Amino acid sequence: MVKIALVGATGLVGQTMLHILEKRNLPSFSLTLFSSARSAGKEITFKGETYTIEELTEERAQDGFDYVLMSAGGGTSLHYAPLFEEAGSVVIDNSSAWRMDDSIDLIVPEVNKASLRRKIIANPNCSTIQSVVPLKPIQDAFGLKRVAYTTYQSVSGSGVKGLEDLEKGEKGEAPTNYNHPIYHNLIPQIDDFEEDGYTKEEQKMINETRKILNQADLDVTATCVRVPVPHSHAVAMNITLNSEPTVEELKSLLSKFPSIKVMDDPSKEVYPTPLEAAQKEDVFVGRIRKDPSLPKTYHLWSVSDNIFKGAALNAVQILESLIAN
Ligand code: 2RA
Repeated sequence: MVKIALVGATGLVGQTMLHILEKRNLPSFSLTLFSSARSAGKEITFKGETYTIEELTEERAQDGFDYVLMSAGGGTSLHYAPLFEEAGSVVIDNSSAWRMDDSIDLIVPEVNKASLRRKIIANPNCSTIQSVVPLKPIQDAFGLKRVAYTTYQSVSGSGVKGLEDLEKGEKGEAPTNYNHPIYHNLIPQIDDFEEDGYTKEEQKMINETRKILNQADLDVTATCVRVPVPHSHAVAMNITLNSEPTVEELKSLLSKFPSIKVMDDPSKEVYPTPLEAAQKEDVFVGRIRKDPSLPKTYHLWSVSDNIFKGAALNAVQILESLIAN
């Protein structure tokens, strides 16, 4: 029987991983749940059985799990992922700690395959995942030259604290997670600023897009914005290709790609919204149209649940693809 450990079992992503593991048809597995000392001892029901959450220790990391799903932040991951790896486990890590390490695979199963040079696999940033899924078939069919992202990212991207700040705003209370109110507002900053004026979230989108699509010369730029929406991120993409397909060709190509649902009928005001995408597995794409201001350039609008495909589901799909192979 496959031995699976989940580190970060009480967090928003960890809880969603459990929900997804319960629903999908993985071969039979044993499950061990880890968290920080603070949550250790709590009980969780999974598939009708009660599991007690344990504190993760260096000793327990040596216990020879086959697969470890980690969603416990960069610090925990930097310390424990190599210990699991040494003990022969394959780690699928949701933090940003390993993503840009050249020896580490950064994987979206529909888009690229793990080489397993190292037994640590990085799960990409949420807004990047839902962007590269539609970009991949377009890159393969028509060649990509430039991508300009503007994101509209929900507060659940900041975890429970982001959701709490939105609720506090509704009650007229001051925020404690964000430095500005998010209720009735937009915040054009996600994560800290770098010296060049970009935020770390914007840099993640730029660097991770190039790595996942394996195209170092792709021109990418991004502006990332936090919006007062609980679940699902939206990304407006302006993309320049190497050739000039019709909009119908693009729609037909995208609708055939795994995990994409095209919702695009301006005559009936059909396009994806965060509310409709919440708790769904797909990446929804709409507003596909030509940008007449530049040759070979198009607009696309991608919406997906950032905790599902943007985090927990993508990690479980990586696990499924490893087990299947
Ligand atoms: C956010 N991308 O939305 C982050 C979560 N990983 O804040």
